[in-house]
Amino acid sequence: MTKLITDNYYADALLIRRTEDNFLDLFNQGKMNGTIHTSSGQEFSAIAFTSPLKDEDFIFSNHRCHGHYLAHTRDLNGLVAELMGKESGTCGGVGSSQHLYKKNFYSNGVQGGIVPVAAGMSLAAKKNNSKSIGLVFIGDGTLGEGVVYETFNLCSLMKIPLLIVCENNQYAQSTKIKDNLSGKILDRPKAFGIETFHSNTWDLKKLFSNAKESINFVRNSNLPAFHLIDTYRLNHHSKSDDNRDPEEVKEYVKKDPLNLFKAKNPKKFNSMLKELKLLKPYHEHEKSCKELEDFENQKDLKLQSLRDKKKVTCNAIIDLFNRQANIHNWDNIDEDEDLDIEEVQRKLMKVGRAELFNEYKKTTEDGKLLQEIDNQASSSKPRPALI
Ligand SMILES: Cc1ncc(C[n+]2csc(CCOP(=O)(O)OP(=O)(O)O)c2C)c(N)n1
Ligand SMILES: [Mg+2]
Repeated sequence: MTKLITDNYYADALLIRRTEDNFLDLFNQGKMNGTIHTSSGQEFSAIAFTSPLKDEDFIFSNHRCHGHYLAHTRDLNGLVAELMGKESGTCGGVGSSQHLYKKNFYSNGVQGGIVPVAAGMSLAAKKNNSKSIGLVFIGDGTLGEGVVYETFNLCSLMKIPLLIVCENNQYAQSTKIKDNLSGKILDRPKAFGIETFHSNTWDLKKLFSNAKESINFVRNSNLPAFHLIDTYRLNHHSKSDDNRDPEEVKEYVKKDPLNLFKAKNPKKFNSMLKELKLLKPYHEHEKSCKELEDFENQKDLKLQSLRDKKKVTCNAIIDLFNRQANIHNWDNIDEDEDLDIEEVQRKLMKVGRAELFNEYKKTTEDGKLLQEIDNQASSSKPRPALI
């Protein structure tokens, strides 16, 4: 029998957690563009649901989407660059933390807003006889959005193959679930006749097998399902907003599966940690920024020296032609103006001054090349962090 929870899953969870830690550090250094909501503590939910998906399936996520994105796309560079507001980010640096897109992954920060969109896409896939299913992650607090129930209704009525995964971390920002949610969560989808599943992020074996089960249910039945995941976020809601009892947080830190794995396999954990090259994309961006800055500084000097050279050559050409008194309309030769190069060549060759022509040609071409490099550099320039 194959091992259900492999070390790779722990390595993936570690990648997500360390990435989130780095994001908090970068945020504190003022290097992030916009806000962030970290998924530390909830990583295994992201891994359990993304690993059984097929290429043609699609995922919608919410404001707390980094873990879902990394688990599904493995695009660390695109994520880091996106959150730092760089053009090389997965959305060109304009979507930032909450609005990620890559291939069949979409996230949006409007609570609940993604649920009907995901249902619409799943319905479209079904109508097109595509084999793909949709999966949408929501939080427990999002069960307060009316649009979620309109979508339950339509999903059930129209038999839409969408898996709604509700990550119940017991808080909606600063409001505890007992203060904002009546009854039992699973009774809500059940009331619409939707199949339900229930797991948590501490019993990993059950989580991974149940995730497969609910995904297979949606795929094989072509019907919707609702999967409730009990979990806990180990960081603040966002960056520094945590009003929870520190003792409560400590309890969940203790039972966190990644921390337990670390305690049980310290050597393995450390070698996994060494394998992570988390800040590489960040350093690459910093380096390319520096290279561009150097280029920009040198470029102005180089352009000026080319202009000076070209001026000298142009003056020599004017002098020559004036002396020969046969080219009056070149009196006002301008070093910035492009002359008809063939005409210059013809006339200079005629008077036996090929070297002047070569000089003229070289300064013109060098200038154009430099300008081109400059244009390319500015279009691929990493966007500096906006805050
Ligand atoms: C329509 C809407 N209202 C309010 C917010 C602000 N907001 C962002 S996250 C959040 C709490 C979400 O709680 P939950 O769904 O439990 O997700 P969690 O943050 O716990 O992962 C709120 C109120 C929002 N993004 N969208
Ligand atoms: Mg919540």
